[in-house]
Amino acid sequence: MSMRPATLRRRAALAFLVPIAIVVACGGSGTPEPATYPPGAVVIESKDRKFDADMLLVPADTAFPLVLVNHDSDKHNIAIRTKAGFEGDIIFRHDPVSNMTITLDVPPIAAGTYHFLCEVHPTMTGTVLSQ
Ligand SMILES: [Cu+2]
Repeated sequence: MSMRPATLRRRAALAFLVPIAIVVACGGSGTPEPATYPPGAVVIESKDRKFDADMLLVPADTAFPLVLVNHDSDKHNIAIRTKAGFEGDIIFRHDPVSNMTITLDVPPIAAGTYHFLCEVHPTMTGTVLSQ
């Protein structure tokens, strides 16, 4: 007779704890960023088929690491061109990636204004200011 209430209490306690454990486990998700980026890195993130920046400020005539943090299972890439959309010359591009952080080595870009887009989702666009 005395064991039965104790068992019930234990179950009730577990039922109460499980949702808390789930909340704690989910608290840090959505930010799969590495602890550090390479020096001089230009970082852009993609989530829900949107970039988190519409302008990239890059150093003129200097190679730099471009870090793409793609939170989506959708594939994204970054193509830098002399004109908007698929127009003009390709300055830089890489193959699309999904759900990962990738560091890309971008060769020196002459000073000027350029355009970037995701070739998979051409509405994901922005400006590159090389100065
Ligand atoms: Cu995309």
